[in-house]
Amino acid sequence: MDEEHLHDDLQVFKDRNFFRLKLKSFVTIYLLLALSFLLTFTLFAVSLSRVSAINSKLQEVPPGQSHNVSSRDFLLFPCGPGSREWEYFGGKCYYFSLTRTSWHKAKARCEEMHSQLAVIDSYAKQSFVMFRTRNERFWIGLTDENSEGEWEWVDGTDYKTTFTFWKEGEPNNSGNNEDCAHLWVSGEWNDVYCTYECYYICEKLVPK
Ligand SMILES: *[C@@H]1O[C@H](CO)[C@@H](O)[C@H](O)[C@H]1NC(C)=O
Ligand SMILES: *[C@@H]1O[C@H](CO)[C@@H](O)[C@H](O)[C@H]1NC(C)=O
Ligand SMILES: [Ca+2]
Ligand SMILES: [Ca+2]
Repeated sequence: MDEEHLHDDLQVFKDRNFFRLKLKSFVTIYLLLALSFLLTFTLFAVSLSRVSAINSKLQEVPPGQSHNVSSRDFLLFPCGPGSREWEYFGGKCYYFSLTRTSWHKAKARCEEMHSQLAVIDSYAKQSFVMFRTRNERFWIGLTDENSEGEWEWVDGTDYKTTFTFWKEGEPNNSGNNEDCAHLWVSGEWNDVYCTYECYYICEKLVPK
């Protein structure tokens, strides 16, 4: 009888011990879980603060400057990604006008765009503009209005020692009134009166 009691007591004791051990391992698991939650939360908070810091930095940049010009843009558009109407050739940029005007107004318009009427000083340049103008008439930066027959380039390039591409029989100073030069049929040069209205070619150095 007594022995049986003792056995029962031992059993209860064993069960209790088992329960305690189980509880201990549960606590450990809970602690580990809590720790990993804490870690995850901390990482999340840190990354969130980083993102918001970057975001506020981006917003600090004024809208105009956030469009930063990369060197790739300049490879695609040597004359500047912001001025795609300018065409690159041989270290310079050329603008072929879409409207017609007199020689003096054309000269002024080029100057407004920080450029000058084109100075055609080589056959390479002549070929380039000729291909682009396709028989249309375009003013170039050449005039003899200061002194009849003494042609001058707008940038001071010496006319007498430089390339020319006049059409045969030109310049003829027709009617004693032809003092401005333009590309004529097949790209050859002709002198015409300066108030004649035609397209024009501006030229400038590649922007730095
Ligand atoms: C654009 O990026 C270059 C580096 O690629 C940097 O030197 C320049 O300051 C930036 N300009 C602006 C306006 O952010
Ligand atoms: C002189 O040049 C003009 C164009 O500017 C042309 O129309 C005219 O036929 C030329 N005259 C002669 C005689 O070649
Ligand atoms: Ca003349
Ligand atoms: Ca002529």
